[in-house]
Amino acid sequence: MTKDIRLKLKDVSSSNPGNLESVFSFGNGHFGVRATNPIKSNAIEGTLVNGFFEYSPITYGEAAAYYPKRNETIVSLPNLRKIRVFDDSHDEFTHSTLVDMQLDLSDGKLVEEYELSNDAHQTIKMMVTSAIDQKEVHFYGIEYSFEAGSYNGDIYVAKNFVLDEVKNVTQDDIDDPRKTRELKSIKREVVSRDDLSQTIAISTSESDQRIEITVYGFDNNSPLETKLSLIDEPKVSYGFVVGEKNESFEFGKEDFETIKQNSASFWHDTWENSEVTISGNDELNLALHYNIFQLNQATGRDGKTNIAAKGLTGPGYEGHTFWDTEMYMIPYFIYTNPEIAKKLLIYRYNTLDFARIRARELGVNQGALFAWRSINGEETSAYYPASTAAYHLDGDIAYAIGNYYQATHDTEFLKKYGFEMLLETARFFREFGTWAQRDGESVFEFHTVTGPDEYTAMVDNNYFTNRMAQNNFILAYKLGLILMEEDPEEFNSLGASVEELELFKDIAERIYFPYNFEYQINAQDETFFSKAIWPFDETPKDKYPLLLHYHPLNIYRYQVNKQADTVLADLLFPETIDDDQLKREFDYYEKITTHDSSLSRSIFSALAARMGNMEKAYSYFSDTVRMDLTDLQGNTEDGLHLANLGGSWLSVVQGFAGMQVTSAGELKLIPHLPAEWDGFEFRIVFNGRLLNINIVDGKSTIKLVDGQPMNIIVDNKLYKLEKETLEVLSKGEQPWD
Ligand code: IFM
Repeated sequence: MTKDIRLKLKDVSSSNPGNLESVFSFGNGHFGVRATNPIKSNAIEGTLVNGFFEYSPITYGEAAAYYPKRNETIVSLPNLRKIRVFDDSHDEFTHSTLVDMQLDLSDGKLVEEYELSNDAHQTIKMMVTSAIDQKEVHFYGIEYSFEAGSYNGDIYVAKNFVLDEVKNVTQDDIDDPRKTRELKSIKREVVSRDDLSQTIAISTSESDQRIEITVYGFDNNSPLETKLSLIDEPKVSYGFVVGEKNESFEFGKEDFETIKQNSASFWHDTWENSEVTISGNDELNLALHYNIFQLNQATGRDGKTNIAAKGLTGPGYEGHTFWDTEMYMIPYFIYTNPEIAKKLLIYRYNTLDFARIRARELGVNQGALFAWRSINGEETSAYYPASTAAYHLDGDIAYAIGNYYQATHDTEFLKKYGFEMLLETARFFREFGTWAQRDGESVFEFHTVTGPDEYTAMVDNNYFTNRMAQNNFILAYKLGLILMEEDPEEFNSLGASVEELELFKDIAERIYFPYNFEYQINAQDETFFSKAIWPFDETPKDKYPLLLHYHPLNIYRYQVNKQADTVLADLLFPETIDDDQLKREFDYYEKITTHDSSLSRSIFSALAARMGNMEKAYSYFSDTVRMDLTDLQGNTEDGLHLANLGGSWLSVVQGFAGMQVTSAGELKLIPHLPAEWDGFEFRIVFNGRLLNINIVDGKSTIKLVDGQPMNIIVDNKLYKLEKETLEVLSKGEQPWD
């Protein structure tokens, strides 16, 4: 990052505290800390550890065979930021007003200022500086310093865990499936305590997990309870270690300076490979940096954990991982930090056994079906029409594996993890699908499925699902041939054969795609156009999102989209559609899309940019990139919308820069600059090279920062990119008519 970028919101004192807690939260892939007010508790408190969850039974009014039997819910852990402050008569400063909050995105430091007061209206100032360790990912540090206000006597501080204060607004309070669930089987206990440290343990009885958290004074000047004079540098600072067993950490060594340095050096390295800058609009530039910052903070880096829909910023969606990871977030990592992308795919690999079992439970005798929503890989959704039926997830994972391989040529990954997943997902689709006759030809179809759009369920031949399955078959075929060549033993050990690969290829060529001849566009599914269009004119604004106001069956019988569906397939497979049809398709589906899902706008933005419709691209982008900063979806307090954070990067790189990898494996750019910007610049890694791409009006400049020369296609012309900078003059914006 060339200069410091800080997130500082206007009017923090009057902002919804729940939103601020999410927006300014910290995370390092292992655990997250919401930016709660240290003095008074707000809407949702707590600390979240990636992968730390509890089971609870799912109670069905009417159950059926193989419905999932248990929920998985991420556990909200006690607040690390809480501090109690007293005056010299032991009256507590219980009132606190947030004055300022600034998050430095270049080094990951959060600085806050509060005015505290007691019941006698005496005030003091409290400054809080905190950072989470990005290297030793079990550590977090916080420093409180005080200044006299109308009160200038001695103060007493107490830094103890409050074990019974975890609060969440849950699904039981409100009919909102996006919230979390109340957990009654969590045990919280104090393990040890002395003047300088306190250790607590939180354990789950059903999932049998245990986390210990220790708070310790960084130096002898910071006992857990101490007296401070407001005149001589009144400051206390504490470290926290959050892990399965604290004894294994040498937490005494991890002082605040080390934590801050580890954070700063992580961010320095991260921005080095993934810098993306918008010139000419500081607000959107900051929002984009913020989104990338939060995406990195949320991501599990160990192959055992993943990215929850809300990351580690809040307990919404119970901490579950969805298709969001593969379709919206992994692309950023594939092209900036492929090692992390690999770890996220390995997480899926580690859940393959659950996926095999799930496939059998659904009566599919071969292959694997990954869980639609889960923490450990076990399907936990109680509402199958909008979950298990979204079989496209298998194809989404395959798509991500294909992209990862294309961008890295990591054959070791293919051998150990990638091909097995491709094979198992392709086998699933093969066994799940069915041959049918249409116009005298044999075609391969998929019945009773739900596509990405959750306002349409259990349909035949969802276009998106069929495309993803087709791509899955092609990848299994192509990468299977590579593996057979590279490591025949591994290939054979999976029971694969050339005949099986040939069958995948044959099926891929004969998959049926529904088409609407009247509008000349791809049909979302077989019966989509026989339904009436949702009565948008009669739907008041306060009835959105529809899911909170209408029974699903009411929604399902209309043409109405929650989110991008067919058009997402158009974005992912640009070679399958021509410009005229793309425009017709975009126009049709846009009119019936509510964007009630946060996963929608970024796709419409990216596609509009590809089409050269810059007005729309820009408008969707400005909503997308600021979604959580403006609380566009109205539920940022439950946690940030992680898929959309990744989506905003996609909008820039795959939308405005038009980056794609061709089927021949070449990197291609078709840049479109919004009129509102002077230019934009980003970095990507691709097959061992680091590229810096700068787009200004009429010119793209591509620099090979590191790595061997390569070919690149810009505006449909092939160039050789050598060590020096390549400058390409653009042929101008395409007219939008
Ligand atoms: O995975 C998404 C889904 O597409 C729309 N509802 C929310 C889920 C979690 O983000």
